[in-house]
Order: sequence, then structure tokens, then C-alpha cells
Amino acid sequence: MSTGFFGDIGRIQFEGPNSTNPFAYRFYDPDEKVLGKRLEDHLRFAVCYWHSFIWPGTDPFGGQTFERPWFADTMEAAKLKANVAFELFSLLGVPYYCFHDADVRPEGATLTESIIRLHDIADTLEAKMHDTGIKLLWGTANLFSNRRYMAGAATNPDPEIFAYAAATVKACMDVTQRLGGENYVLWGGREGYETLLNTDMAQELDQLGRFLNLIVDYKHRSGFKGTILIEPKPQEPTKHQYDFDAATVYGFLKRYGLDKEVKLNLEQGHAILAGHSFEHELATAAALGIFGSIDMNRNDYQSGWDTDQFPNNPTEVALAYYEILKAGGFTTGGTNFDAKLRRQSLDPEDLVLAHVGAIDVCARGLKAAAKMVEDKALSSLVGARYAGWRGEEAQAILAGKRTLEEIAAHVTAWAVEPQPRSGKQEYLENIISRYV
Ligand code: XUL
Ligand code: CO
Repeated sequence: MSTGFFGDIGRIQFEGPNSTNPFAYRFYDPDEKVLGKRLEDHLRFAVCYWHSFIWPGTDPFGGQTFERPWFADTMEAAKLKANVAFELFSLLGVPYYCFHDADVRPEGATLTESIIRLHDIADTLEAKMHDTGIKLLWGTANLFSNRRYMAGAATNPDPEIFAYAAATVKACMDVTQRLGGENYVLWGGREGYETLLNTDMAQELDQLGRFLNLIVDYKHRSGFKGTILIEPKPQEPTKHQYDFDAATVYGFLKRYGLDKEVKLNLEQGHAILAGHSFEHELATAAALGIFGSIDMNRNDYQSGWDTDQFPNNPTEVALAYYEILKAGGFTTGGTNFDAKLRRQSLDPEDLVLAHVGAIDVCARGLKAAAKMVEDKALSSLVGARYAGWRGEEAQAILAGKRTLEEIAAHVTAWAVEPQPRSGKQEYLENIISRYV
């Protein structure tokens, strides 16, 4: 039985690019074949529980703006929330959703009570998943909201907090596994410092390395088949977070022997906060072999803050999916909208419209990117740019078969100096605008 929250809005259908119906997809036809694969299977959309159903519309100067019938700390409210959440997922026709433990159940007086409640609500989620066919892209633990985590979870100076966080993650991994989750995400919002004056950085990094090793070890023993993902973010809430960006996390994983075990969940807004573009983060992860999944929301370029807005820039989105397609596309990962409404968007239909637009811009971007891949629009030029490295001498250098002295002797024997070639940047940028 419907909760009636979304009124008479029916299932969103694909109507094609000429449709002016705001409740229709213009670019997202899940069954459309792109590069031999259904669009739905390329994009693997997920709706997040937290911003859509938990966030009350607060900002640093103002309180709650949203009024939702499930805003209460009871199991009854949690069940109503689950019903409405699955109504949104079904309306949109997305294949996946994601949640934190704290999103789906009210916190108990003890960890044991919290875990019992988590499994209780998982019964509801399991039944809904069974009825709708909607799957869990990833589960995660909220190790940042409660005051016990104010000085970190894994990186807390107090080992009891480390242990509490570890036990919480175990419970969340168990529930994720039970619900057939395809990934488990770790975002370390408090894993960093506020001031170096009270921080032992070497100690905290070792704690974080141990924590992650415990998780990977448990994954293998518990039989969880999903991927463990770290979500980098440079700062906010802490002044500095250890999982700063893709390159930093790679160095961390290498140091603690986890580079073959853990991949990345990359978020557009976090890339911007780190001073990168999203495509830079995607390309870095792909080059290092740790690309996993994405949170496809965007930041405001003026605010310098994690504004978590729904994506709306087709060129940016196309460039992101171009990197993802080059990396071979998603395996267990997908496109999660870690995005929230603006706080003035009060109406239930705003929640639907925000996702419709985001889904459509992603479909449009992916299709443009796929066409660029298909036409080798950029790759033929990139291939030609590096052609010299396929030569015999260059291959020998790359394979470590030449010493510095040998290379020097070789170069001094040349009759002509090497000449620079154009990088063709504007030509390539013009190609992008042709596809988008
Ligand atoms: C915070 C953020 C989180 C993670 C999951 O910036 O992105 O919502 O995606 O904890
Ligand atoms: Co995120």
C-alpha cells in the first residue's frame, strides 16, 4: 500500500529528447544499447538514503526547513521512511540504493541495541528489495555524527572508540552482506585532525592502517563478496583528512599492504575540494588500478564547501564517464547520487525532479562519452602522440634495459635535435563540444 507521499506521480518513463514533461526521461532509456551494453548496466544508478530522507534542510545559519512525516527517532518512523524511500526508488526505476546504519534505524542506548535495530529494519529492507527487485549498491557505517567520534573513529586517541567503531563496521558489513550489497564503503569524515598541536600523526596513520586491515581480513573470513571502497575527501568535517585524494589513498594502501584489496569511491565534489577535477581523480584511480565507484554530485565552484548538489553539467559529466569507460566501466561499482535538494525545495515532487534531471544528465553524458570512445575521437590522437614509445629503443628504456650512461651516449650521437610537437588542446576541446 502506497504511503501517498509522492501524490499521483507515476513511474518515470523515457519519452525522448523532445519531451517537455518534467516527470519524464529525455535521455535515459534503460534498455538502450550503448557500446553493446544496456544503459542501465553501464550507469548502475543508486539513490542515497541520507540526503533524501534524513537531512532536514539545515545550513550553518538555519535549522530544519523540511517537514517529513518520518522525522522521529522511533522504529515506526524508520519503517515509514523505508516505505517512502522504496517508493522513490521505484518511481525513478533505479536499480540500486545506498545507506548508512544511522540513516535506516534510530540509535539504541547501547551498541547491542543499535545492532538489533539495524537487523530489525533490515527485515523491512529485505522484503522491499524482494518485492521491487531494487538492490543494494553499498552499505556503510556513520562513524562521524555521534559525539563519541568527534576526535575520529579509527584514528581516535582513545582505543575504546577505535574498538567501538570496529564493532560498528562489523555489524554494518554483516547487514550489507545479508542484503546482497555489492560494495562496502568507508568514508573517514573524522579520520584526520583539527590541530597538529594535539595530534600524533604517525600513530593515527598506523591506527587507520590497522582498522582497514581488520576489515579486509574480516571480509575474507565472512565470505563477503563485495568490494571494499574508500571514499577520499581532503577536509570537512575535519581540517585535514588522511584520505585526501586518490593519489594519497593509493600511497596509504600501498604502505599498509592493501592496494590489491581496496578500491575507491570517488565523488565529484570531493575532487573539487581537493583542488582537482573529477576526471583527474578518475584517471588517477584508473591509472593506479583502484577505480571502483562514484558519488555523482557536484559542488558549487564559488562556495569552497561540500554543497552536494545534483549534477547538471553535461560536459563535466561526459568527461567523467569518458574516464570511466576508458577504465573499462563499472564492475561492482555504480553511479550513486550523494546529492541533496536545496533547502528551499520543500515539495515531495522536488525530490523526484532532482533525481530525474540528474539521471538524465548522466545518461546524456555517458552516451556522449561512449560515442567519443566509439569514434576514437580523442584516443587516436593520444595514441599517435605516444607512438614514439612503441619504438625498439624507447621500449628498451622503459623496460629498464638501458642505463643513464647508455641513454646519454645514444643521444650525443644524434645528428639532429628532437623537435617539440603541438599538444592540440584547443582542437581536442572543440571535439568534446561536438559530442556533448
Ligand atoms: C560526505 C560523503 C558521505 C559518503 C558516505 O561528504 O560523501 O556521504 O558518501 O559516508
Ligand atoms: Co559521498
